[in-house]
Amino acid sequence: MKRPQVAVVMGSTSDLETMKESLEILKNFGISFVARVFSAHRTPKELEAFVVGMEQAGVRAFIAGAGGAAALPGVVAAYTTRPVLGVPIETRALKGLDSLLSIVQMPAGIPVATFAIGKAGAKNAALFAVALLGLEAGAYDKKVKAFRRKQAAAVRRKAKLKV
Ligand code: RP5
Repeated sequence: MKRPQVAVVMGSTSDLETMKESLEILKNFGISFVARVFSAHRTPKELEAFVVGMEQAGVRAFIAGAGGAAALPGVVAAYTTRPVLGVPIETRALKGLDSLLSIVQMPAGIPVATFAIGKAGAKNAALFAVALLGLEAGAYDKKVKAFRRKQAAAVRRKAKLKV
């Protein structure tokens, strides 16, 4: 297997429906990744081993999705100095506002970049990871620019605008 560039971790298999959006983007951009389910509360020891192992394996960024009392992204960030991109999962009880506030309110010194609630956040976290990789390899930056051009063209087509 190619060395993973990004590690994706989620707190439960129930998060996969949302986190699939991240995996799809990474796949489309040709990024090698590992995706796993570990819970900050239910399987903390395995989570620590995974994060430490992934950093040693050379991953450039972590994407972490969790819902409710969403400690996962913060705990990932506690075990690595690589950038951690947090995705708040939409919850039934509080629509993901609980997840968002849990992930965004990190104590000073341990940062987690927090994205939008749900699928938009999962997509954008992956696009952000590609942009980070683009700082090291121009090929990824070109791919992001091409993606933006295509997206703009689709929006114009939809709105039937002539620019
Ligand atoms: C969190 O609790 C997970 O990230 C998930 O979003 C939420 C509910 O998990 P399950 O009860 O569906 O396993 O830790």
